[in-house]
Amino acid sequence: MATEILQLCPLMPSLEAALAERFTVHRFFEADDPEAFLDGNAGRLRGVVTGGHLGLPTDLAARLPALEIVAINGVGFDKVDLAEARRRGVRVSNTPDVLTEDVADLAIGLIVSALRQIPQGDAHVRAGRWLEGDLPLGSKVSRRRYGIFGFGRIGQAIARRLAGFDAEIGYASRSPVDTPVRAFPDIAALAAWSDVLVIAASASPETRNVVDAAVLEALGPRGLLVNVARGSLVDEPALIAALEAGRIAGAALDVFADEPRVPNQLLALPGVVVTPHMASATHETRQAMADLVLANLDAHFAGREMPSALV
Ligand code: 8YV
Repeated sequence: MATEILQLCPLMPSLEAALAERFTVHRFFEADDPEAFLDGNAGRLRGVVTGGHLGLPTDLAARLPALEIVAINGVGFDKVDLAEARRRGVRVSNTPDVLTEDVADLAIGLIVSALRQIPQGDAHVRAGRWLEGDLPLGSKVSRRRYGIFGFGRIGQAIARRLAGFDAEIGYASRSPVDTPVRAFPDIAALAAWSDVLVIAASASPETRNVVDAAVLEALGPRGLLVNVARGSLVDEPALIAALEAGRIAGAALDVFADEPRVPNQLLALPGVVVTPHMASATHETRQAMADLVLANLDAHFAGREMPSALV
């Protein structure tokens, strides 16, 4: 009998095909009656495959007595309770490193898009408004001050790319980092120094709403906020209020507090650029993530060490 696993969200077709070759896969997100499905099947489910944005809800985890492994198709593990997994002896894996370049690349894309008004320029031409005149001027990207909050793999990859813009770079991080880059004691001090504040830290109870009204005030009326981490790091109502009042100039966001729902007030603001949580969404990277998800599952069920185990 094939091992049975639970799939919590759609995955790229090649990963779904590879999973189907190895396991009996239950597509939980398509279940007509999730409760009835769990009543009939939960006791046989030994694995969960999920996205970083979704994780494993604690009430669902509690319904899976045979659970051995949670394989996250993503680097973020903020939505999986690792302490509880440890307590239960459930293994957890994620997909670090393979998506670092793409997330850093999208951060740069968001920065350039927002400062140089690329989406607005595209809309201007398409709407036939160029015939009536030019767009208002944008802001420079090169030789500005960029503050990066969270200086792990992704934050450092963003810094390397920004060096090509002859930028001044600073960072703040919860754990010390061995780097010649200028360190700031906290995010408020970093924001006060920065023209652009880039959020690249992992989500945790400590970083929840760390970008609050005071940090936005410190960033200032010419400042841009960029978020490629998680929506939970930004106090979204405070961000909307700051943008509406002109206390910051703009925001470029790939992640949101209640995604895929994005507040209309945010969308109505001219200085805002949004993307749909797509920082790792390239063919190459999603394939590399898929390969790592499979490698972790294969290793676990073969009794070998997993290549990227969190627990
Ligand atoms: C993905 C992510 O959107 O890596 C993460 O933590 O949030 C993203 O890469 C998601 O996990 C895809 O399933």
